Amino acid sequence: MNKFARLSLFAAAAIALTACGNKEAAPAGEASAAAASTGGDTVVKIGQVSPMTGPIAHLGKDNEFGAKLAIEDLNAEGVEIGGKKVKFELVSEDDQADPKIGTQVAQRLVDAGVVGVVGHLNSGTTIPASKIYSDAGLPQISPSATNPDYTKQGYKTTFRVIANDVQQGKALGEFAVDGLKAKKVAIIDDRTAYGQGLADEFEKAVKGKGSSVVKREFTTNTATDFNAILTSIKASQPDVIFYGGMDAQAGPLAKQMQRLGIKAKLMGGDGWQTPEFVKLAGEASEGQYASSCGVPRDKMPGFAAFNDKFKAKFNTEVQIYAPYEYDAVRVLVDAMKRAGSTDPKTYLAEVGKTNYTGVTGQIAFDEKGDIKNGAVTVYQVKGGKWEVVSTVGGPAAAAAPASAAN
Ligand code: ABU
Repeated sequence: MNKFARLSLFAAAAIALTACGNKEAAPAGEASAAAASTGGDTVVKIGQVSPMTGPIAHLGKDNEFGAKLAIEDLNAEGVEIGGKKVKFELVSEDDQADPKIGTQVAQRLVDAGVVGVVGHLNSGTTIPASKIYSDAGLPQISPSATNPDYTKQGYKTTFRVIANDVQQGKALGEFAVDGLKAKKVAIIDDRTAYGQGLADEFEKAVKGKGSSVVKREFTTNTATDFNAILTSIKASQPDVIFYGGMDAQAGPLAKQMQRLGIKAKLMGGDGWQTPEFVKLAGEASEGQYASSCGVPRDKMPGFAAFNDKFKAKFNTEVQIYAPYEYDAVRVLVDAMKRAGSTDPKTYLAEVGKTNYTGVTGQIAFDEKGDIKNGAVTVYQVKGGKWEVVSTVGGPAAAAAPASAAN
């Protein structure tokens, strides 16, 4: 066989292979054309990023499980976009909660041809990675990053499906002063974008209410020994100690407070309002307070069914963000359906126009990409379980007349 005949045979085989069965979606910008040109289901890749190794791997896996469930449900339902059958594929990356690795894996997802990204988990990784997705024109929905700066950068591609830390810090600060009658508070943060940012908002709210911050200390998101910080805080006799950080540190922190005989209540945000905190802190978790950036689970329209499926499939309990991650995937696909295209250039505009009822509730975005009517719920550990204390904001508050909302 001469060179020309061999080349013709190779070209014919390549055409035959691409004409049958599933076809990988083309990179961003060519996705619609790819879908239109093939007879089989088009494979559309969605990226998910979270820390799946390291101290908060349990939270990263929780996010990944939420995305897996959404992809599985969508494929079982059978989705058509622009008249073509689509099969979704999840491309999962581990950012180790490290901002540098976060940008590396973000680029890897862009190169892999994903048409949208759900993640990252941490604000510290979500914010730097968002430039990479923005440059590539890829919609990014974080199910968990709460630092307000994420959506303040002017990118058209950044969205989040939970309330942010301006709302969360204010709700927690006001609860400390009005609810717990705290006159003196001490604050510790883990120096991450999330921990420090939330602690700053909490401090603002506490001072705004006339109470004082008697100590401000910091640690890291890998620390396990807080004895020196706590000993210095103990001397200032605060009513409340606020910790801005994640459950991997809040658990041992609560234990060490108990060992040092500190009677102040421990308070914090969504980073440690988890079953893992209760497990790590043991009996020292009892009576402590933390918030989530959403409505309570019994007020979420789809949580009960989601929870049953999640437990049956993964044989573990939901930590915190899995239902938000599930919704984030479905919001991307809902926008693709309305646009009739999996091409991010075409469907990005539809993400901003979302009006979707998910597992966690009603999802619509403001002009920056923040969820409208975000709620913050404060919980307390009672009998080894998180119990709802109060909720601020949310759809009910938005619907209530001004007089009733106060
Ligand atoms: N929202 C708490 C955990 C994730 C983050 O914002 O860093």
